[in-house]
Amino acid sequence: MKNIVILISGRGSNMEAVVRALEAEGWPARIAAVISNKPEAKGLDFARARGIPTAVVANKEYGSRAEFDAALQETIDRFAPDLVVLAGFMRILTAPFVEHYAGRMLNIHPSLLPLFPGLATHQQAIDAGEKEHGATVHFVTAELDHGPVVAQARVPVLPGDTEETLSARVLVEEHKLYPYAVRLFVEDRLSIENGEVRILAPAETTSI
Ligand code: NHR
Ligand code: GAR
Repeated sequence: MKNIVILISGRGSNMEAVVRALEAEGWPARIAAVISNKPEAKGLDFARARGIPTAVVANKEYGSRAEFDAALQETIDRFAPDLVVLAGFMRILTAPFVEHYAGRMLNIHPSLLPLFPGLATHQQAIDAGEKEHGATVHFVTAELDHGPVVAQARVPVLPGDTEETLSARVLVEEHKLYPYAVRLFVEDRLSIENGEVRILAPAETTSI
């Protein structure tokens, strides 16, 4: 049974998709906690309603990124996570924090990395005249949005798309992609070799 800690900052719809898939598909995992850096994050309500432990580590109460990350790490580690899942978590994390969770922290980023790291990805894709856009699940490394890629989902960019219409199209795919990727981790099917992710075949089921 793997312990998963999910970090959010807002709506938490990707967190919700992971929780629902875990429950519906009976993964050998539990959501040990949902933690937000924003006390008002909507996603906390969903977690509380499901009886999932929640915590808030409010970044604005800390004087530096190092102090915030230290407090966040202490809170996360109380739940003994095998995996930390960033789901719309909006604070850049310091190198020591990232190193502590090396190989066991995933992020979903709303672009086809390496295109458009950072913020405002949908508008950037529109402005660049991209025909395709999407989302990427990657292991988190110190360099923002540069970690080894686990999986990507693609959508078309359509004429007349706005940030709103395009982000909504991408989000539908995120809600399938993230549960798929987290499940691979839970089933020990991800390995990182020379900075690249390998997806391993499912374990054989033995029959009698
Ligand atoms: N930290 C590291 N070291 N590496 C990554 O790959 C990270 C990370 C922290 C968050 C998620 C992310 C994304 O998917 C993520 C990946 C926030 C910002 C940002 O600029 C950028 C990327 C991501 C999340 N945040 C501002 C900051 O100053 C605050 C913005 C706000 O509060 O709205 O931290 O792209
Ligand atoms: C998602 O689209 C996620 O990919 C993106 O924010 C949204 C969060 O939605 N993440 C980032 O932009 C990270 N910089 P959610 O809170 O409903 O999951």
